[in-house]
Amino acid sequence: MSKTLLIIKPDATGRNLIGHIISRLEKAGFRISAMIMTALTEEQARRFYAVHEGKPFLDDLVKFMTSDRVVPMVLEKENAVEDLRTLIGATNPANAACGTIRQEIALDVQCNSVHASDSEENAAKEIAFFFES
Ligand code: 3AN
Repeated sequence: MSKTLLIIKPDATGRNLIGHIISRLEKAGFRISAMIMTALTEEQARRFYAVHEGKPFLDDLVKFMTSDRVVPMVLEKENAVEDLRTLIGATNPANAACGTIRQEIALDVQCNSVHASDSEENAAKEIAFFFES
């Protein structure tokens, strides 16, 4: 079993899609081993997205991620990181494969409904960010 982190983003919590996303995750074989609902502060959002420091979209991304509640959760499954990235689809929903969560519900490249860790190393860091502080 490996672990990864998923965040249900403000565009999805605001459209009452929390249950829908959880149902898709469970149907795909992921087990939820921890979950919270929280509102990120600007400081937390900037720290979480520190890797995007200097990118033109960072300020808007921080505004978006602090605009409503988010639901971070730890998911467990064999090959969890890669399988979850496949299930959520490409960052820009216009490029997301058919049947992926982002293709189904994301609004655009920023309001793309879910975040998922992109490597084992980042999964460990991101899980610690929300669940081991
Ligand atoms: P992913 O979420 O697929 O790992 P990242 O890590 O490149 O994608 O980007 C993190 C978040 O930053 C995205 N989920 C999206 O909300 C936002 N983002 C990425 N690229 C852009 C862009 N070109 N314009 C606006 N927002 C972006």
